[in-house]
Amino acid sequence: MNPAKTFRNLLNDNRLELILEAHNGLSARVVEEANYAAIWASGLSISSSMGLRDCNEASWSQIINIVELIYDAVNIPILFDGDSGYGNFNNVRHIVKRLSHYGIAGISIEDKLFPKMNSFINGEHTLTPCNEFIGKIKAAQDTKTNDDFVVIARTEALIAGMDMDAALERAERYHVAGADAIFIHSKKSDGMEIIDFAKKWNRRCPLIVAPTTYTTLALETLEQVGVSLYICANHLMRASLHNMKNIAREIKEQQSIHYIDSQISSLSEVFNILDYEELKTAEHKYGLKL
Ligand code: SPV
Ligand code: MG
Repeated sequence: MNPAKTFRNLLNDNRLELILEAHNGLSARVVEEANYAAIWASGLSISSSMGLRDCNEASWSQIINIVELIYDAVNIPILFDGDSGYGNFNNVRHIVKRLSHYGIAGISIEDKLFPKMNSFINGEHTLTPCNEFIGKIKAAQDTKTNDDFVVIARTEALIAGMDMDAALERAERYHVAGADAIFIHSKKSDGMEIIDFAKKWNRRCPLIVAPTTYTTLALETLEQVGVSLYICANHLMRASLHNMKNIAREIKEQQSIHYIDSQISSLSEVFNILDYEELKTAEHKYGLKL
């Protein structure tokens, strides 16, 4: 089955699926090895790992270059974080063309202005006019070259401080315009506005959340109100930052690599996850010495 079809089925099967971000080929292998059904190609995590801020400092083609490496590294579907589309409907068309050619399962676009700012940075988050965003959804749907490629409309209405009715109205208009799913984002720590939104949305189409701030809300609770996809959006990037900082500090303090050796992956783990064994088999098949 093509990855987009697998992902479309996963979104529409009335069960909640938890997926995890990847930000390079290695983290993508980690996600696949841990048996996740799909990967979130996170704008925040990819740009952070490039040493850039999540406000479109990286160009879309730089991000897609990384996503192509992720795609080549795994066999599970990849959902691309398309931010606000890197411009207008025309930029969205170029991006979707490349993504769907490449076999990416779908794109999420959000209704913020370009350049966007990460939703958890305090300050103003200005939304793009509704009609303009609807044009981006339609452009994405008309451009995709694989019918199963999903176009997800993410509303940042609650992030921007708008009320529930405004968020629901935007979601409804995006759904009518042809979005395959709605991604509702919140920066509150209890998740209650997400529950409220989901109940009022009433399963009109699949709902997606990235519960970065409301970590205690149970998956069952979200599933009961109709959430289909639970995206752990930045956790491997944050795990590696945390561990890299600790290890860098310890090596400097100890002036030795001896003490940290047991705290980091062995070289065999590196070789295993990148399947060096496969190379030996291929060597037998193709690398015959004359
Ligand atoms: C991302 O992972 O880049 C997201 C989700 O857009 S969040 O950063 O939680 O807004
Ligand atoms: Mg993002």
